[in-house]
Amino acid sequence: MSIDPAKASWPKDFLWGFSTSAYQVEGAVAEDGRGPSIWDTYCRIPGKVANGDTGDVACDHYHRYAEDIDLLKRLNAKAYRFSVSWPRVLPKGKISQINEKGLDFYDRVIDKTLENGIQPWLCLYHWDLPQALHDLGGWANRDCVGWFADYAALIARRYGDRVKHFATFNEFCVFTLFGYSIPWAAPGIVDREQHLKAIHHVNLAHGAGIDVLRSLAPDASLGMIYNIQDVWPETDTPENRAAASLLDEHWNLAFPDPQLLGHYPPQIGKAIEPYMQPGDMAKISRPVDWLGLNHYGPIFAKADPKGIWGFGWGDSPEQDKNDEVGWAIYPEAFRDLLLRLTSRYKLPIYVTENGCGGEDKVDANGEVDDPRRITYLKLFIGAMHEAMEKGADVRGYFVWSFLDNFEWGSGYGNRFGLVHVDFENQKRTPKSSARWYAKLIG
Ligand code: IFM
Repeated sequence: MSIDPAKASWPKDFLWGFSTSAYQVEGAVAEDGRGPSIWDTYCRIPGKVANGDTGDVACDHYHRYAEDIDLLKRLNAKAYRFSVSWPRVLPKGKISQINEKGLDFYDRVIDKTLENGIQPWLCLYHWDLPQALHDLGGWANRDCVGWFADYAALIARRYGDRVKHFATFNEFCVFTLFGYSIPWAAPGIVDREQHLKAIHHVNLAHGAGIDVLRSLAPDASLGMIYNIQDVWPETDTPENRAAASLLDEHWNLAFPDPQLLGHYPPQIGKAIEPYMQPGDMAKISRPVDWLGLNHYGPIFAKADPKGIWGFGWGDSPEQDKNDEVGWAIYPEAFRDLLLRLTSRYKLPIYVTENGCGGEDKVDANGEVDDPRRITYLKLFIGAMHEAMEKGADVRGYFVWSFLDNFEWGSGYGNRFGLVHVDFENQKRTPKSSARWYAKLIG
C-alpha cells in the first residue's frame, strides 16, 4: 500500500493541474465560424454514441470559460491543459481560410488562465479532425503532414508569446486504432491499409509539428501525450498471448518508439514498410522536452480471429474492477510503468491524465459525494510518489478531468469530472474529490 499523498512530501516545483479537451467541453459547434469535425459527423451515425449524445453543447465552456477558469483557481490549479479545436480556427482545416473569431476564443482562454496565475498547456490535437480534411482522406492521406504543420505554425505564431508548453497529439493510438480498425471512435473506418497509413502519417505529422513549434516558439517546452498501459492476456493461452503482444505494439509502442527511439516495433514496422519513404524516420524522431502520460489501468487482450488484427478486447478479472465503470484498478502497475518509461525514454514525465469515471449524482443537500474517486486518486497519486522515490522522473500531474464532459462513445453517461456538471442547466458543483484534490495541491 503506497503512501497517503497528503502525507507525502512533494518537490516544491511539482506541477499540479487539471485537463480537458475541446470537443468534450466547448460546445458551440456551429458558432462564430467553426467548421464541422469528424466527431460532429460520427455522433450523428445512429448507434455510435450512447443515448445519441453529441458535443453540440457539452459543458458550454465556449461561453463559460471565464467562470470555469475562476473555478480552477479556487481549486488551486497551477496548470490547465486544454486542446484547441482545429476546425474552430481553420474551419476547412487548411491555412487558406483562417477563422479569427475562433483564434480570439483561445486568446481569451489563455489570457484568463494567465491572469489567474495558471500555466496554459496547449494540446494541438485531441481527436477532432476537420471534416473537410477527412473528406480528402484524413490521416490516411500523406498530405495531412503538411496540413498539420500549417495548423501548428498558426498556433505557435498566435499563442507562442504566452503559451510555454505545447503538446502535438493526445493519445495517438486511440484515435488511430479506434478510428481505423476497431470502429469505436471517429471516423469509424475498418480498413487495415488506411489504419497503417494513418499510424505512419500521424507520426510524421508529430515530427513536422515539433519542428514548426521549435522554430516559431523557441522558448516553449514541447512534448506529446501517450496513453500507455500494460496489456495482459485475458487468460494465459498462446493465442491470447499473441493477441496481447500485437495489441501492446499498437497501444504502447507504435508512436513512442519511432518518435523517441527512431524505430517501429517489429510487427507493425513490417506492416508499415510499404508506406515508408527514405528519410521518414529522421523526420519522425525529433527531439522533445517531455513525455505526457495518460494512464487509467491495464487492458486485457484476447484472440479474435474476426478482428482485422486478430485481437480483441478482453475482460478484466472481476475482483479488480472499478465498481461502476468496470475498468481494472492496479496502482502498482502505474508505479512500475513510470519507472520503466523513465529508463526506456529518458525524458521528464508529466502525467497528463489520470482519474476515474462513474455515475456521480447530486444529493438532497446539493452536494456530490464521490469517495470512490478519492480512493482511486489516493492510490494512483500515492503510487506515483512511490515511483518518484524509486527514481521515476515525474514533474507534474494533471487530473482527468476538470469537468464532467462528453465522454466520447459513452456520451454524458460516464462522468470523469472532479466538478459535477448538470447538463440540463450547466450548473457546476465541485465534488468531494475536488475539495480533496484542491487541499492536496493548494
Ligand atoms: O475522456 C478521455 C480523454 O479524452 C482521453 N483519455 C481518456 C479519457 C477517459 O476515457
